[in-house]
Amino acid sequence: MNTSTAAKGLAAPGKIDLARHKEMANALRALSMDAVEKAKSGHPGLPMGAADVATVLFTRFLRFDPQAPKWPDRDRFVLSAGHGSMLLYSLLYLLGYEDMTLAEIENFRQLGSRTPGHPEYGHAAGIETTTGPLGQGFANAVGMAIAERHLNARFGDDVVNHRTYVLVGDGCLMEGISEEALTLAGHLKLNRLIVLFDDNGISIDGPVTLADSTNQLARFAASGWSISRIDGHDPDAISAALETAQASDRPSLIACRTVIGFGAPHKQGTACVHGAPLGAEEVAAARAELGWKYEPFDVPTHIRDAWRLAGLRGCKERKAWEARLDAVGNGTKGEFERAIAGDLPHALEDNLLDYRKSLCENPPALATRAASQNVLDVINPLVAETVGGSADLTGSNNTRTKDMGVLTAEDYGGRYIHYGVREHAMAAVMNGLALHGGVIPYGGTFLVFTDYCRPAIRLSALMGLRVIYVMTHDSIGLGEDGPTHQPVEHLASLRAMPGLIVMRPCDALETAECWQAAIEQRSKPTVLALSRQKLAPVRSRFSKVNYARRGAYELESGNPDGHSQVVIFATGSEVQVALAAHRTLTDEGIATRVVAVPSMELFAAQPDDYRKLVLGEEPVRVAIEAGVRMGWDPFIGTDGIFIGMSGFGASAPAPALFEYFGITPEAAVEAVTARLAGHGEED
Ligand SMILES: Cc1ncc(C[n+]2csc(CCOP(=O)(O)OP(=O)(O)O)c2C)c(N)n1
Ligand SMILES: [Mg+2]
Repeated sequence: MNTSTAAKGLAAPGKIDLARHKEMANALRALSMDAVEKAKSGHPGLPMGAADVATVLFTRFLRFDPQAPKWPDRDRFVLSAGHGSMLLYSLLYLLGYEDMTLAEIENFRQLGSRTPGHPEYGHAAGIETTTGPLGQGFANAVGMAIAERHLNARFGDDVVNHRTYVLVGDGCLMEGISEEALTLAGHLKLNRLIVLFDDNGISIDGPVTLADSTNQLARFAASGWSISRIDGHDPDAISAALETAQASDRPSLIACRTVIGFGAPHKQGTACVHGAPLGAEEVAAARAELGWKYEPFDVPTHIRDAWRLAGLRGCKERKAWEARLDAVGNGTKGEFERAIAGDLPHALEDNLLDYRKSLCENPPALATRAASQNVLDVINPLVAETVGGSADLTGSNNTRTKDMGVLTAEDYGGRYIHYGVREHAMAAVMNGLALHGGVIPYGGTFLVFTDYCRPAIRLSALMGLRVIYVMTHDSIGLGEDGPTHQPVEHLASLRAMPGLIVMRPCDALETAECWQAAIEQRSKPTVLALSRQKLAPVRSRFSKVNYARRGAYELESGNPDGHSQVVIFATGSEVQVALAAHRTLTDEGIATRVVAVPSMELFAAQPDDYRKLVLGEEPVRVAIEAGVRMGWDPFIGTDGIFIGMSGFGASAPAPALFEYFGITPEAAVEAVTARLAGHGEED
């Protein structure tokens, strides 16, 4: 365990001034209930209940500097119970974060404010992650804590040495993802992770006992956590528990017994304060109960000053850290700053270009999952920031490269995480890794199990994080494992998600292009859909242009003298089907173009004239993809020919399945010739 002064830093010793504490906590309560009242919606219960815990944490333990909110070595605070957003907004305002003005507090939940209903990453400094879907923030915090230990191993105590605190509610702990997150954290002995459980025994439907009787302390203890239970309204107890937790060699859970809506005399302790304004009468009663004599949004100077003072605690620490960073030497400092900025090493572009050239010289027939591993063999030795992993499918996802040590409790310097069978937490942990900064996470499972990751993928997209999902076994082409394992609707459903880039390469060369596009995409997540089965090389002519980055491009140009009759769009393994159909049609004198579509999203972002050119005006329009049709009409029109799936797959060797479901060149040719004949008749 590390006990450097930097880590101890701000655990303020000495007795707590209880009167002062009460005023400061009540400021959080008053701002929160008044903002909810003004917005006529929101959640006063959590901020009022957890105000004492938050006050002790932020005034005595958390290390941060409102003047430098992005200070890389700050402690992270995650409000996993995102409905309690007013707690966080009140804290940021009182501590002096520039983004969080009183006007923003008064504008709670309004369009364009920095204070939306749930905290959103990027809306205001000090908000470390977007929370709201319960349990996600907890798993993000596990990712942040992993990133911290990993970067500590890489850069040393002087540069990276901080803690991650997360406030969870009953809801976060009932969610399945909490189990995945806590067991992983316990296994990795993340002792710089401290979970404050707002243990109020209430959720929306009423007492938690309606639906749950888990002994949460025993549950965490069983997975290797330090545990304690305290009165969450006793500042000394909160402080003592935090001090103990800071010294633990394991992650810590502090169950803080609180009263939801503390201070609202007729409603506290009941579900009705969870998510509705208290109402004018109860707000007045709460003012009397708390001894809060001030008008709405008025925090008297002496209380505001006390908070601002707490906000200044970290400045000296931050400056000391800057001095330490200056002292580590230019090489390390430069590498650290580059990693935190998320910049890729300059050599990567040239190396990937050389690699793509070598693929053209000697085009391999490879499953794109194997091709992906080969690209990673180029990327990983150059980009020390990549942290790979898989949810127990390393050998199938081909995600681990030779140079990657395993990240373990004994060696946080490893760059490969065995996430175990925890897809959901893997995705949310990757969000936490990306949010922390200094690392670039990628992780794998089967494409069909993106369903198990989906809530976290959605947050990657909403936050605009560079997280790369390596999703293999991308169609019925996986064969014998059958319909439970064969994605059918997944490409369509992932493409439906705003902000997510979905890429499905057709061969090794395109896989390299897709990886390059994904890793250079700084503010968007990417799903790489990769084949289990071997794919013949499609392209062998070298070009500096990364065609996959255009999203769609022509592979076969059809009639050189004029209009073609047919255009076929295809992705991934079905590009070969399209090319074979093209050969037959061409032999039959039917001018046909073929367009590879590695990414619909990237194509949609191209200039209009490029898109028009690629889409063309052929009367007969075909798409081939071993998934459902949804999403293809913009390419082929509602009357286009779609060769793909319309139901679930089946268990059989892959070639038999493509035959059975009619995803073959013959089927495509037959459909095209029938359509052409039909056209003829109509004419
Ligand atoms: C995944 C998910 N499911 C449901 C909800 C809706 N929801 C918001 S808060 C909440 C109850 C949370 O209870 P608890 O964490 O105990 O919060 P408290 O009532 O104590 O503030 C629910 C069901 C949600 N935000 N996320
Ligand atoms: Mg609760």
